[in-house]
Amino acid sequence: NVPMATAAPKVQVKDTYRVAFSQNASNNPWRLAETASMQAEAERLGYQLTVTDANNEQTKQIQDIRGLIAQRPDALFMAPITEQLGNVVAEAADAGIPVFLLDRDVDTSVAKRGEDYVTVIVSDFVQQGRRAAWAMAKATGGNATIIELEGTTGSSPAIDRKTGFHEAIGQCPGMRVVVSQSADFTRAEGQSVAETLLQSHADATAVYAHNDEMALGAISAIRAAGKVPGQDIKVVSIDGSRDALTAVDSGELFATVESNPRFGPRAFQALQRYAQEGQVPVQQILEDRLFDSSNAAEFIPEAY
Ligand code: GYE
Repeated sequence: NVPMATAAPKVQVKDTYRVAFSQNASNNPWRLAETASMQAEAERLGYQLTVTDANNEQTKQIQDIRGLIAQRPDALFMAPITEQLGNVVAEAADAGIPVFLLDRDVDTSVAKRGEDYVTVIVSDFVQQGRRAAWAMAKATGGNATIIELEGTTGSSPAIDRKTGFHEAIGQCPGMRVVVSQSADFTRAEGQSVAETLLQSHADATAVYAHNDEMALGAISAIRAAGKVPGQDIKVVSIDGSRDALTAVDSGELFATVESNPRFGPRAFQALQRYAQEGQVPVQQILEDRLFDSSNAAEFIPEAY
């Protein structure tokens, strides 16, 4: 049972709102889909939305958020780069601005849920990591020498997707992670880090990537190393982007656990509900699907 947020700054009931969204980057299709979802829903509702892009730089995101606080929006939506942005979340609350966290969380010992921020809307990243491990067990028959490509260091999805995966493979004696390195959730780094790690760990038989973009980079690196992705090396990731579903359909990617970027409707519903009822649950967990060879093709048309 999730407690209710009651102590955060309130939102008045109004016909229209002036809101802001601090996006952390625009360097992958997932981010673009999330921003587009926020913009589409704001437009549908007739709300005025300002979006900033932190370019995946923490100092830039802190500046962006301070700039948005100064504009005194009715609500501030934020996708924090790392968990360390709790202080600036608290700054917004101190300025009387209700904060809604989207897609990533912050350190709750610095910023209190339901007080410094109204709510956090996220996937269950630990569970995503476990599900990726189960898919990997299925792909490899439970025998795998795994390279792990981690997401942005200090981000809540990178932390939790690692935890869940390691917890699950801890129960599979034939599966072990031989090396883990961050590739910052990007395709280019996924490719270059995988190139290096495939050389230093020539016995690797699998890649677990914390998101699709890094997996797609790894698939290019596997090919460049003269190996066949999906056969010599099994790859599993998380998100469910169009390119990843296409790679699942062609057999290069074994599976991708969904992490849905379309936050717009839920974000604005949370705002409206909070305005009307004065409280909402302090956390909302999204339901994620699993995309594998059985269903990937079917979801390509609606993917981002
Ligand atoms: O998996 C990744 C993005 O925070 C859940 O961040 C999000 C993750 C998503 O850059 O592709």
